[in-house]
Amino acid sequence: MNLGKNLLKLYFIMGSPNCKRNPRDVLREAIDGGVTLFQFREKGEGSLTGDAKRNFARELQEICRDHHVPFIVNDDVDIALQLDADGVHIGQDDEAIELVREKIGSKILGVSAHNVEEAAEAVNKGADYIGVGPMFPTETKADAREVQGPRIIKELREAGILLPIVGIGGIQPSNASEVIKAGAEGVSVITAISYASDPKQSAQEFIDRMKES
Ligand code: TZP
Ligand code: ICP
Ligand code: MG
Repeated sequence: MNLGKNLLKLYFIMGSPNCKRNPRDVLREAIDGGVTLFQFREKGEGSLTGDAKRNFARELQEICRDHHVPFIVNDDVDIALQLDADGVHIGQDDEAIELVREKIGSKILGVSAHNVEEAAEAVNKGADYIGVGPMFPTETKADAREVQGPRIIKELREAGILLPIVGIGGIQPSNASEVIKAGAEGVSVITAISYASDPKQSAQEFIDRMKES
């Protein structure tokens, strides 16, 4: 799958534990502000499972569909297939990349990578983009690795990795352009949008600030 030029620009990730308000409202407002891609990531304390997870995913997918924002599922390939999602994002500890590619066919496949070796493997095994982080300190992922900074993206580019890249981890409107300047196509963001008192305004701010880079 060839990703559209600006699809990764503002990649919003969210699950119910990331919201202090109704997640459906948060998602609608974020999309109104300019989110270009959405990932359903139902993880951590109090996260939904089973039918509740699937039904919740379906509701968020419908909101995305109404607004023409592609819908990606984190980790859970089964739900992605059951819902006919637009894609899947997997980490290094999830199912093997080639197996997931086989299961999802031409859907979008994103892979988390932390160094040149993992990024090259993702390229060779058919990923459509890579998520690289953490860019900055974050409290959202309990088992996040050591902060790498936007420099790692520059290193991946210098090593010849040409696949689209999104930075992730601690990204705010104020530091998003550093990630773009390092060579990423976009930023992935959880709490800077999901916890914002005004998610629409936060998303707009991201878009505005990234125009400068
Ligand atoms: N992977 C690396 S950092 C992170 C994930 C899922 C969390 C990003 O959340 P936030 O709130 O944007 O720092
Ligand atoms: N990157 C992206 C885009 N999503 C994730 N869930 C992740 C890294 C860990
Ligand atoms: Mg994972």
